[in-house]
Amino acid sequence: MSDRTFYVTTPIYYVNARPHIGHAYTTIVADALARRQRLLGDKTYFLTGTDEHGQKIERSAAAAGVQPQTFADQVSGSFAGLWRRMGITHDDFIRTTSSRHKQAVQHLFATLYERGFIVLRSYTGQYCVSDEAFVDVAPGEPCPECGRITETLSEENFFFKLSAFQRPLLDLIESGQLAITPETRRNEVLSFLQGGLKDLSISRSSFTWGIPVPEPAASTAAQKHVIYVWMDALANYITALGYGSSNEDLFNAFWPANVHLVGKEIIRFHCIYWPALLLALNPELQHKSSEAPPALAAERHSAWARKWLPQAITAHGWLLFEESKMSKSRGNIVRTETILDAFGPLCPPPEAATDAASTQPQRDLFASDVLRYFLLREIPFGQDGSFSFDALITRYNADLANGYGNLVSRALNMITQYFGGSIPSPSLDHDGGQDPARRECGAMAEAIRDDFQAMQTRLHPLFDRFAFHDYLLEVMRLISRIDNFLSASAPWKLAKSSDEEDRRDLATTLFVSAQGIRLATALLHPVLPFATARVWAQLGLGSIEDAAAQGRLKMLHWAEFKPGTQLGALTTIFPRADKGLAQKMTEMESSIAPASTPSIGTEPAAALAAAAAKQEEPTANPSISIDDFARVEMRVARIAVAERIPKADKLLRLEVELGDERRQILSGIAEWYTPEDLLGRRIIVITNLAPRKMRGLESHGMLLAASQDGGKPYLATVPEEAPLGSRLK
Ligand code: ME8
Repeated sequence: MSDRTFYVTTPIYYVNARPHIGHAYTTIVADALARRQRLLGDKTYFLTGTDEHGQKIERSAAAAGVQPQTFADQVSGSFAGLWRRMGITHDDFIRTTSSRHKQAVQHLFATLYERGFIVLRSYTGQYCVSDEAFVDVAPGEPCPECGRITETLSEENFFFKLSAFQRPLLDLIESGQLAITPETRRNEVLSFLQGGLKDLSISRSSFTWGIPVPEPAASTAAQKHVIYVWMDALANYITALGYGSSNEDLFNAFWPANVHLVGKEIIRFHCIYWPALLLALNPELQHKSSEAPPALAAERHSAWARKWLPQAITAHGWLLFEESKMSKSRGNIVRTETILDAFGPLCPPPEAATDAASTQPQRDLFASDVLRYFLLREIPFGQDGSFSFDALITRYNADLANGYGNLVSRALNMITQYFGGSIPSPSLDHDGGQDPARRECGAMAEAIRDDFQAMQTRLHPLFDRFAFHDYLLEVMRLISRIDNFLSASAPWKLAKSSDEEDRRDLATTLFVSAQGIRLATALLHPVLPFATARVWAQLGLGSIEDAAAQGRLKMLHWAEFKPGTQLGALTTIFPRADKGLAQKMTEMESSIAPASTPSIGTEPAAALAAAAAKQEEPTANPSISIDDFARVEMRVARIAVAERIPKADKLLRLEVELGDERRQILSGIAEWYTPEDLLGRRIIVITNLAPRKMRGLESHGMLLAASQDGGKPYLATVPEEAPLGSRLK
């Protein structure tokens, strides 16, 4: 094992409702990263957990009629139980209601208070309970992030002097010392910072479900305060390592984190609040409330930041279901358990099993592989991606059942049939004689061998850059290449011949195919831990976990695979899935009562708008009332995708982002705008028009544009700072 360490975290998930595949997505990415770093030999620490305090949880518990702690125990248990079923390899699961966390958060608060970075002030503002954040809008206006109704809160609060960290944060992000990826998110954070930072309210006194503000700060306030849930939650990344406790060994070994993985909606908390809190811990800074913000040379911040700030914050996009962000409050979620329960029974029993069926844990791990592969292969990391049961089955059948699984079974069955299950000895580097087909197959075999190591060198950086989608595409290309080679060489024909050269080619073909399978299997291991363990054993190579732990998967060498290796027992790896499984999963989801996904009291704006849209049609009247106008929902959107539609000269297919939703709109503006003209534009969309189909594609909304007598439509636009999804009134 090397001396390098690798610390990866997921967000800690709220316990206001049970997990869905959006949570599984981040956890799967972190697990794949952790598994890969371990196989590269790095000392790896992988943290996940649950975020259990705050008003949202308090209200959800009240709605369920139980105490917040009982509620949190139940839902936290369902996250932990799911990760167990899926074979997630986290090293720790932190709960913010644990005493180790509470004590350490109080220690953090007390330290910042003592340094003068936390002060008591009174404050009135609009609060979004769903996002657990004060937002900068007028009373009665919706939250710019999620569109929900905000509440006016008037409280005496403790404030964190966030404004003092604007410059240091800009410097650290601009210099790349604090890396934020992808680039779009980095730009978003930079533009937020450039707009200036206000001090952050970091306590609440209107409810009690949180960590109490510790002494001596507590007794300076008229009321009892609890620590703001985001400060409480963000601190998990260090409290789990023992920060502020009597044993800081893990903290010393693993902090700062190599990467905090997050969904794109929480970057502000992770890229601004969290690093600012950590910068404020620097003992060289002392900030008394009456004084100007501390001036510290950039290099002094930078030296502290190297030891205290996470190296990178990486945001992924959203899983969309039925065109909008999958979320508990919208109720459009897919539970991971549905996929485990539906795909699990497909798991073939291991050959050696005495009972006919695979055990439940094996079924779960098998199905978990299916979901892992789908999410990492289907969604270019960083972008939003649609989830559907049909797409899951199609991808499974194409890449795993017909691709990888089929290749393994073809090649290994032939080795069993023609060589008694012993890896044959190849004869490469001969000229292949006069026969062009033979020459070509020989050349293919040599190319696979010659590319063996270079391919690994090419693929590894893709994983390092979170380009799982491209990485898996490359592995699937390798699989097709081996498959084509096998088909071109036609071993089944060679096997019928008694000609010496044919026997030699047969052995070479099957050896090279087994080598290719070995390589694909090692490369797929972090993504498909269960299936690759089976294939590795079938190749006669023993335990893939042992190979990974001993650093033998880091870089495979051609010569390591010895002819004469005896294959293990063979079974199907990925049986084909019937299309009917999609219907089954849909039914499984709809049989779950919505009550099992409690949401908080505020109504999403979209639901209110839909209710308004149900009112009766107005009678013909040249002037309309304000209520009529209010029925038209116009929102700010950004064009994220623009493309031509084959054989439709006038239409463009657009995907527009509306805050927490993305939708497809077909627009007849292709005569005047190229897709490149439109990308990134901030426009206005009518969002509550009934969807309609054109050229077999659904269009959900309309762009607002001005035109005269059928001339060029000029798109109505809004300034860059208008929040996406905000409504025009
Ligand atoms: O925000 N698509 O918790 P949370 C992709 N407790 N990822 C999704 C997703 C979707 N549709 N839905 C959820 C919180 N996620 C805070 C975090 S951290 C100190 C505190 C994933 O339960 C994604 O990682 O709302 C997102 O950031 C996270 O779950 C939000 O989980």
